[in-house]
Amino acid sequence: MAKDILKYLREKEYVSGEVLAQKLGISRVAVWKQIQRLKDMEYKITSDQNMGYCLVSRPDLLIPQEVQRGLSTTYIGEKIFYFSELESTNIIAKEKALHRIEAIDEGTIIIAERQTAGKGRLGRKWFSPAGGIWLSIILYPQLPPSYIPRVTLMTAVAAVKAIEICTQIKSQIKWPNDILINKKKVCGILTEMSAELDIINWVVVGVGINVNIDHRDFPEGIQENTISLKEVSEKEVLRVKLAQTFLQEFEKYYNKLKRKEFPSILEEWKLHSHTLGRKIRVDIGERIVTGEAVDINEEGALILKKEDGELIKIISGTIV
Ligand code: BT5
Repeated sequence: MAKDILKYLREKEYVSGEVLAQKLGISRVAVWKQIQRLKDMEYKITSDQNMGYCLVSRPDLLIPQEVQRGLSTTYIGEKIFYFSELESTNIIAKEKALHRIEAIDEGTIIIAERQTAGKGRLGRKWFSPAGGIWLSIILYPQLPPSYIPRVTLMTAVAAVKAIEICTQIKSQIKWPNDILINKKKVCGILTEMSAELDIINWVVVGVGINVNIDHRDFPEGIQENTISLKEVSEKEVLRVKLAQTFLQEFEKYYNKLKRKEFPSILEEWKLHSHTLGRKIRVDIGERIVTGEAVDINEEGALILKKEDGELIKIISGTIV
């Protein structure tokens, strides 16, 4: 109901309680109660005894009605599950994808203001206080499991683009899943999936962007290597706008991926690469390999040229 009232409230213009009551088929007292609910959700609404209610400003909260307002995607974000706090959006997304609870459609997203147990790769922790964008997208791509690294790479391109569109800040991608500004991490991507031998059952793409987080609030152990968009732009960044732009870019690139147009996405990835051409050390689980990052191949794998000239292909790993 509060959402319906928003449809009829006007910015910089009063609408009477009576008109709202009529439009919604409820009493004026019920209208007043819903207005109080909106105020609790940080909508600024002024009221005037004679003129009624006027919407002064909307909150920069990632609530579905705000994220979906003006969102130009066709299916990414069509359904949004919103939490002010939860453990991890990836955990909830996986549960939903796994059990197909509530007939979850492709493009459904889980979004939270804060995570109490945000996850990185390989059991690492992801610090997720209020002020960031923490979201997971549920996908059912009809693609072979070997496409998963490509999903992570295309998500990184979408994130870089969205950040640039909304803030004019240029960022770089460190293979495979880090977005950096001034060599510090501003965004991370966690792609999880369930697959059979040759078919993907579901994919959950988790994305965390440090938006309006003060540097001093990052925990000590990671402070040196982290950065937020607010720090760089020296002002608060509108999270709703950034989340919408990211979802739009994501849908665009995901559609390209489904049309098997990964080479063109890879071209864009390379334009923003922080990795190619550098001498790096990569932790591949059982050992660390050293060499020059010479290419990303058509599967999204890193091609490393070892000191002896041998080329090796790394599908998953962490640059250390
Ligand atoms: C990642 O892992 O970068 C994946 C992060 C994905 C987070 C999103 S938020 C929404 C969704 N729900 C989740 O629970 N997760 C996803 P990895 O490459 O393993 O990097 C993890 C490392 O990044 C940590 O060990 C820290 O060193 C560092 N780190 C932790 N929190 C950070 C933050 N907020 N900003 C930058 N670096 C951080």
